[in-house]
Amino acid sequence: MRGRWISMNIGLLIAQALLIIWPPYVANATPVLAKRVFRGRLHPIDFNKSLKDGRRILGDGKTYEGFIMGVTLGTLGGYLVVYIIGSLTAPILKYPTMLDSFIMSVAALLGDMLGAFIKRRLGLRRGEPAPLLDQLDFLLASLLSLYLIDPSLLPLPVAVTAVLITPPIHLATNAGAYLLGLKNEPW
Ligand code: CTP
Ligand code: MG
Ligand code: K
Repeated sequence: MRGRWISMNIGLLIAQALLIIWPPYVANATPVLAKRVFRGRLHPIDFNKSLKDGRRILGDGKTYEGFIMGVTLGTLGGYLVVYIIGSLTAPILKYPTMLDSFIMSVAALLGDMLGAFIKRRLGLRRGEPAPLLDQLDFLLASLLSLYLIDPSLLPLPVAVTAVLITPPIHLATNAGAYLLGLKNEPW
């Protein structure tokens, strides 16, 4: 089993990694749409509260509406694509179930909140870049959640590939969201 994974060629490894992390990618990329959908009626998860350091717990970039949007689209939209591609490529590639997709989506957004919490403690304002933290917080949290519920979907080479391909993909999608006017910063 182990040997089979390690001998997979790099293309298959990337395809396998993408198939597994697609739901949390969608969950992480879609909360930005909440701004459009809810038109300014957004509720910050931290209820506008600050800590003793005078900085917001999480900041205005983490809202309930964005969270719900990300979990819903990550679970359904993420899973739909995974299911279609996964069933076409089975049994070569493995793919997450809808429950896996839901859990990874929730974990992705919790990881994103942890990232924001750390950024605020470091004194970074909402939207200020924190290289690697911005790109990996959601991913590491969702990989951990998948590892806890179904480690057979996450052999080490797939996990490592997922981590390596995420920063460039994340930067490209954020630049795209910026060009579409959805984000204020291109990162
Ligand atoms: N978003 C949201 N709710 C979430 C996560 C994201 O509403 N739980 C929306 C916010 O409008 C946020 C945008 O998605 O500004 C982009 O997300 P992200 O880049 O993670 O947030 P930042 O604005 O960069 O804030 P931070 O510095 O806290 O990461
Ligand atoms: Mg950001
Ligand atoms: K983030």
